[in-house]
Amino acid sequence: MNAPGEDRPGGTVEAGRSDPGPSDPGRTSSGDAAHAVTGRGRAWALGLIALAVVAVGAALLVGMLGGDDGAPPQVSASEARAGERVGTTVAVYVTLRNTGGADTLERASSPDAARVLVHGTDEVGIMRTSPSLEVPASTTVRLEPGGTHLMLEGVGRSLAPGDTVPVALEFDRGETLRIEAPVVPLEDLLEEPPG
Ligand SMILES: [Cu+2]
Repeated sequence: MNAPGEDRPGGTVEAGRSDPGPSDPGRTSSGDAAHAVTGRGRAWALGLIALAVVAVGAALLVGMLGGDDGAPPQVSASEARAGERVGTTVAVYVTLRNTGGADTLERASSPDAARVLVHGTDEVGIMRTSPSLEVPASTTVRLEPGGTHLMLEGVGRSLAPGDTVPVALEFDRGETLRIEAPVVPLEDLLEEPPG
């Protein structure tokens, strides 16, 4: 008991001695700290430069791979079809083939609907409105049942198989595409669309 008791004060004293020890070269230690900070600063700067180089390289690569060098978009529509009316909504599906530069479907409208929205469908089947639909350069975007579709809301006209629904697709860069989507029964919708 005594021995550890002595040891403890001894230890405290040693700690007390060691305190002024570092405080003496405290200037040098603070100088070291300053060096450490500048060292970290350099590391940060180097890291940022490296990130910038990587980002520029990636941007260049994406630009080359995407082929989106300002080429005019060439979007055509095929396989247009509409589901039967559910309440006052009608889903429209279409395949958008872009053989040119990137474009974005910004707006859609139909004389049969109060408004036309771009809907995505998540894995649980919940539909969510998207403000627009990107149609990247040299790609085909398929709007299909269970996936992205055009949602016509406020459809007043009763639509049956055999009817067609006109929809205008307004793109950011390209021309407005006008499609005529034939109304098809649900069971036919889920099959492969006709070419
Ligand atoms: Cu929908």
